[in-house]
Amino acid sequence: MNRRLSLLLAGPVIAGTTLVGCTSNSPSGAGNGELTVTSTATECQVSANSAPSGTVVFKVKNTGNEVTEFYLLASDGLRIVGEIENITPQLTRDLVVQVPPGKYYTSCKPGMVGNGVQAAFTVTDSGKKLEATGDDKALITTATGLYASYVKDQTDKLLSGTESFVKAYKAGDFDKARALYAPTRIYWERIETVAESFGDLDPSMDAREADLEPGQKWTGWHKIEKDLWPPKTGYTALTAAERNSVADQLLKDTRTLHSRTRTQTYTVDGMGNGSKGLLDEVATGKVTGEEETWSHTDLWDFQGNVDGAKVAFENLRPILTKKDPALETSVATKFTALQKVLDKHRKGDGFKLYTELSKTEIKELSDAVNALSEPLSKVTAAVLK
Ligand SMILES: [Cu+2]
Repeated sequence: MNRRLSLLLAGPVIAGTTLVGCTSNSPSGAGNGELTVTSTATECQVSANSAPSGTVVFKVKNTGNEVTEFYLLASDGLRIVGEIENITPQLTRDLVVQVPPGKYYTSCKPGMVGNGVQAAFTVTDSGKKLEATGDDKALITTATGLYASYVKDQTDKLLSGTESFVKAYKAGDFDKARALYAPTRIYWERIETVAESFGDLDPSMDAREADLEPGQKWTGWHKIEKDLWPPKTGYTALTAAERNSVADQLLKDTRTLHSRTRTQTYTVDGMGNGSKGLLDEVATGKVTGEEETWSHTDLWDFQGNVDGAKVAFENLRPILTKKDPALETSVATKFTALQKVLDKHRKGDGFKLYTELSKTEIKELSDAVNALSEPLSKVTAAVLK
């Protein structure tokens, strides 16, 4: 789970009235589809509150003194159209998205806390077709089709894995449940950005205790994780009724995710940004050992996020080869290098526990993630060229 999201969603659902004064009153909008966003300690200054449909670039600069992030949300205020995380102070990062005409929200999250600073954003009809033509069109259709199949397959495996996991846990077979925990979650982690794009499911299925908002009910994987790997003191095991309730909810949410992915379609920019998003998940949660506080099975999640990022990249690769072969080579090389570092920590069918890693090993993993992050962040813009 991504902490920012749980915070984003925990607050009141963004209504049209939540217009925090952060959008400039630029009368004309961004004619060329390029906007600047200045995320200060308290504000989210977007250079225009509208842009023409097509490729829109938000150049997000963090002038505050804490890490920030930027979201473009759909009109329901829940679905994420595009996001960019982990923007450290003084850094500028680009979010490139292809957007059809409609109503949206922009949102910055200085310090990654609270509900963020939101404003309405309009995409006007430029008359431009968003769909590519000719050769590109065939490549795009293949790429997005392959990715849809991948997500469906992973969700199938997640659902059957979760069924077995929930069954063991409800029956009180904790050894079996512990054994199934990390290998099942890897399917979730591979498609985590897709699950997050649905908005409501991720907080319910994957919230971490440390990131709960006041009043937020804790459900999902990590609640069960804590019950399976309880702290030595100060923890009361869940009752059978409580176990049943949290397990049933997790299974129900997984079924909802499964059914939504049956018909879900993808775009190349969504895949490019999703690939980068999965790597950001590694950087902010897994390499820090924050995701699996009790089981310490973070490296399974790490591998899952990397797998998902890699598949999206591989599916986009024929397009990238055509548009930016140097970038294609750079990303591929860095994926290989990262996998090599991760492979050092394999143990049995899985991985070492996070607590078994030395500081030097963690640093090495983190450096490999950062090295990949840089070229990977350019993939979306390159495939949309
Ligand atoms: Cu997570």
